Amino acid sequence: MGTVDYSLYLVTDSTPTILGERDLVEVVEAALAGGVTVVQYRDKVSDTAVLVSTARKLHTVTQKHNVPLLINDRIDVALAVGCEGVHIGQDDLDLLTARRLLGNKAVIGVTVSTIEEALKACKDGANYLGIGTVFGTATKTNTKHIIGTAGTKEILKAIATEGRDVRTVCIGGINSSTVQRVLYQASDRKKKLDGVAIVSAIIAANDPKKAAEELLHLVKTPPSFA
Ligand code: TZP
Ligand code: MG
Repeated sequence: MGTVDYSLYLVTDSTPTILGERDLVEVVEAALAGGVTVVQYRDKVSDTAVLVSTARKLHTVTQKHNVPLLINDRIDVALAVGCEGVHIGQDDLDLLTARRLLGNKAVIGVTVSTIEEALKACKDGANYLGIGTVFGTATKTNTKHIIGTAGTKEILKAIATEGRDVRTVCIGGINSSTVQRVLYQASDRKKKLDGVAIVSAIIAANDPKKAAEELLHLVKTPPSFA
């Protein structure tokens, strides 16, 4: 698939409070038409058969847009579907094992909220880090750490100091009102964020295509206060 563009990273949520009565694949297709650059299928409730069949449908649409599909937590589902990779948290199967199972071409991302977690993930060969939680969010209430833009910046600084080559996105409470400030305040002089990961500001939007277009524009435009 070549180099991954992390600018606007969509994380899915199929719970009725966020997705409503809509069809997840249709919402993701609209978001792709609006310009999202990575899709992570995150579903903590469906059984394995539903996960595999939904992931297959999502992969068909992401492939049309030449965008990588990553599966949250479930290496087995990623293997079954043959998609581009996975996103794992600190309590999931460890990165080295995931790499052994998926191979060197797979994209593997890890959630980190401390400098130690970030440096370990880099050492173990993560392709990218999902840094957060930046701001508290109703989408994920069991977050271990709310680290703010200051905590995000500390992590980026530590990665730069160690000279690690890893891509980075941050996650948690990011929407069109916060995105430019997050990118500006969190980025370290030597290590900038590569993008933002977003759930509700796209999935719960009335018009997911328009929401993605607007967010991508904001990510790509230097803010007036910079
Ligand atoms: N991990 C940390 S916060 C979060 C995840 C999956 C949810 C972010 O959701 P939203 O709606 O973009 O704030
Ligand atoms: Mg997980």
